[in-house]
Formats: sequence, structure tokens, C-alpha cells
Amino acid sequence: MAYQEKQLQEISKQFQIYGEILHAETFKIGHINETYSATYDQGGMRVRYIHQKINKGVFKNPVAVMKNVMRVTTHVRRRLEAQQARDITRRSLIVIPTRDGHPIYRSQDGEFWRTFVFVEGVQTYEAVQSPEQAFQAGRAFGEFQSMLVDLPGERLNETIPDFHNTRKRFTALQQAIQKDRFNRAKDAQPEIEFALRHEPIVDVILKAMAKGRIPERVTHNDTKFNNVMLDAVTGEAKCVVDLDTVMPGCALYDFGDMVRTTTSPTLEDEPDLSKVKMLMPIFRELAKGYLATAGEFLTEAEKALMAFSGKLITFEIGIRFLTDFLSGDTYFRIHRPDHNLDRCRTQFKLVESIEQQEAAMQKFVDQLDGGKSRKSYGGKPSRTKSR
Ligand code: GN1
Ligand code: MG
Repeated sequence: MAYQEKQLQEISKQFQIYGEILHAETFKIGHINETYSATYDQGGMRVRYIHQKINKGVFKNPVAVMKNVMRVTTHVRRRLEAQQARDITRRSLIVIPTRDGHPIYRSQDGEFWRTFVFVEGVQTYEAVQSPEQAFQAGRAFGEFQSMLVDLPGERLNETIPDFHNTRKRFTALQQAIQKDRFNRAKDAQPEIEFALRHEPIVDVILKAMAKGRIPERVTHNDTKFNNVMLDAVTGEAKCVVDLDTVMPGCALYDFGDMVRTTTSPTLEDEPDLSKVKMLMPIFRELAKGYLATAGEFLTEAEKALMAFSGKLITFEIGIRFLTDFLSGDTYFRIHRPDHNLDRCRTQFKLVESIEQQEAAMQKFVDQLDGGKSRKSYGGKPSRTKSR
């Protein structure tokens, strides 16, 4: 049940927002969190804020989540200031503290809320509309990773342990199949077979990391295309959002999830599987954009697995949807019966499409080097004062 205006007004009043609240409403009910907006009158100017209820079933320690978010957003802002970048308040999320100075508010009903400055003049999309948008997404997440390369202090909190541990995700699927608590396995036989057949891919990145061939980095871990805000006028990526899973990870998990969510023109739950396809022209722009900003710090071993990571993460999210379908839809919010099964089918169709083109995708990546890809961004270097 979405929150009512009166409750939202009470919640917004807990934060250090000046002025008179005018109205508050639902902004987006996603797979996990709930997002609302509130409009205030500040000296005759209407100013909006974002209020988010953290899903505490998914994020067991919301305080630890917000500690990470504060460290990361503060660091990114400092980096932008050091570059004398313009438009900084639209380029990194700004957390508004509670009236007693905390980054998070616990309401009387035991829920956890946080508040951000509303970034105006931007748009997000569920599916990519053009190769240029994929370039922008790649550039934005690559830049985000590159700004966190020198994050000082201790290791970030693991807000969801083993989030991209594909082996553990696979084991969870095997258990769900075995238990089959809702007698649904019979409805998902082809998908179950597809998943089990792909077991050989699940350990590739985990093993490379365990052997030290691929480094741990600070990564976003949820680089869905709809987590990039694009300027409504210029189309340029401004800000990446949804920082709850920013934690120690692998750069490839981020690139892989970008491949999953940008390279097919379809939505994540597209029922017409004939439309689900990895489009090479989009992949090329995505890879160019990502290497334009991440190319400098990525190692050869990371770059060599970029196409593979698209397949792996698409597969991993697919088995998570399948596991949730078999377990009674308790994790991802669903909007129709079999929704998680439909989402799984779409992911697996995309895995197949990536598989067919994986060699060509990687060949393209291999041909790009940092310098070339940077130049292709309007002839400008990746980080300039003008942005
Ligand atoms: C969830 O909240 P949202 O929609 O950004 C999920 C991701 C999945 C994604 C699939 C914390 O992301 O891992 O890739 O759904 N987030 C969490 O659409 O589980
Ligand atoms: Mg998310």
C-alpha cells in the first residue's frame, strides 16, 4: 500500500528542509524501494525533494546502507569540486539530514526513510531509445567507478552480502527447484533446464577474483539503465542513482548489468521474446562510453571479460527471477501472475542472443583502446571542466 499524502507530509517534516510543504505524492514504486516526492515553498520558489522508504526486508541494515551512501556521495562531490565541474548539484545525489542530523529517519511504524535533493530537468528511461543513450550510460557508470577508485577509509559495508556471487545465486536456485514449495517447477521446465545447462559459466569471475587476477573495486552493483538520469534537453548523463548496493565488487558486474539493460530495445519483462535481442550498434556505443571513462583504470584481465560479463549478469538476474518465481514471489515486487517467470524468460532469451554474438562483442572491445574511445565522445576528453 502506497503512503498517503498526510503520512508523507509527516515524514518530510522530519528532515532539514526549509519552507512550507505544499504537497507530497508517490513518485515510483520499484522492484524494491518506494520513492515519493514532496514540494515545498521556499521564499516563493517551489522546490522538490525525494523521500525514499528503504526496503528493510532486502537491506537488513539501513544505517550501514546510508553510511556508504554518505561516504560515496561526499567523495564524488569533492572530486567534482576539485575538477571545478559545473552543475555539481545535478551530478551527484545530495542527502538531506534529519532534524537531529542523521542521514536516516526511523518512523513510528519502524520504517527507514531518507531524503535527497530532487534533481530537476532530467529523465530516466526503462529501455534505451538510441545508441547515444547507451554511450551516455556507459560513460556515467564508468565515471562513477573512476571517481571511487581513490575512496579513502575502510572497506565499504557489504549492504547485501554475496550480492553478485553467482555461485550462491545458483545454489539458491537449485534449492528452490528441489523444494518446489509452490508446485511451480512444472511451469518452468525449459527455464530450469536452461539454467542448469549454464552452470559452467557461474564461477568464471569468482575464480578470477579469488586468484587475484581481477581486483575488487568499489562498484555500483545495480547499473540498470533506469538508474541513470539524462539531461532532458541535451540527453547527456547527469547523475547515477540508486546507491544502496554501492559496495566492494567487481567492475565487470557493473558493465554486465549495463549490457543486460541497454542492449535490447525491450523492457525487462517483454512477453514477446522475438523482440528480445542484443543489438550490436548499441553494445558498441555502450562499450565506447564505458571505456572512455573506465578505460584508464581497468586492467587487461577485466577488459578481456567485458562481453562475457554481459552474459553472466543477464544469466544471474535471470536465475534470481526464476528462484523468486519458484519461491512464491517474495523478493521482487510483481504486477501480474507469473511476472517473475516472464522476467526470467526475457533474461534467458537475451543470454542466448549474447552467446551468439559474444565473440564479435569482445572483438570490438579488444579493438578499442582508452585513447580512441575517449576521442569518440564528441572529440572531448572524458573529464573536462565544461561538464
Ligand atoms: C532490483 O531496485 P532495482 O529495480 O534497481 C535489484 C537488482 C536487479 C533488478 C532487476 C537490491 O533493482 O539487483 O538487477 O531489480 N536490486 C536489489 O531489475 O536486489
Ligand atoms: Mg536498485
